[in-house]
Amino acid sequence: MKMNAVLSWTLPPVYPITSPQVGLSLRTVVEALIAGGATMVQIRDKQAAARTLYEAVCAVMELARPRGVRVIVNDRVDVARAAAADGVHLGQDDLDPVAARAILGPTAIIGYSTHNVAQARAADRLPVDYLAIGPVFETQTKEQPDPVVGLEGVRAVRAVTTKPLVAIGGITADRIAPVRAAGADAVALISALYTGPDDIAGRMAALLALAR
Ligand code: TZP
Ligand code: MG
Repeated sequence: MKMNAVLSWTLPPVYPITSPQVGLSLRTVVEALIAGGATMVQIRDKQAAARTLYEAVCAVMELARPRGVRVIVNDRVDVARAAAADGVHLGQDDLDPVAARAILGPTAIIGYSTHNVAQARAADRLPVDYLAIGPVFETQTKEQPDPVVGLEGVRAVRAVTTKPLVAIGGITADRIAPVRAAGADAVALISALYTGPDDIAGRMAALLALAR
């Protein structure tokens, strides 16, 4: 079996990422995202202790699994494995994707962040299921972001990989169409989803409608 053979999985056009800054419980946020049509959710909390994150991901799995929603853990291969999550999203400084694949096995979904063409070219040969490119636009969400790549960066990365490609960073409703026209298969979003505590489900549904 190919080492990156995920069974019957396709990248959804809108890929929501959770943020502890929202001020709502993770359960409330994930329930709303699922109600709005999310089929894959990334749990991202850079500050959480391993145990806290593990417990949170386990709780999310109880919500997501019966509804067929995939749960991806940011950074933490150990937590993803322990909580039997669907996969992990790795950055350039996280555990090497080859090592992550060895730990998580052939059916895990592994995503990998890239920030330029050289990284994307190298990543194309790795056992990962999708690449992210970003930040496409300026973002307030990520601490110490890499330089903005713009739509030109998305186009350039699209040209060097056949893997599913997620654009991330500063993506708002009106930027979905141009980002996808530049070659991204999907957009990953944080702040566009959480403009206020109310109606996260409505925003998720509206963004999904724009991306379909
Ligand atoms: N990686 C590159 S930009 C970014 C991450 C995690 C943050 C995206 O958040 P937002 O609020 O959608 O710009
Ligand atoms: Mg990371």
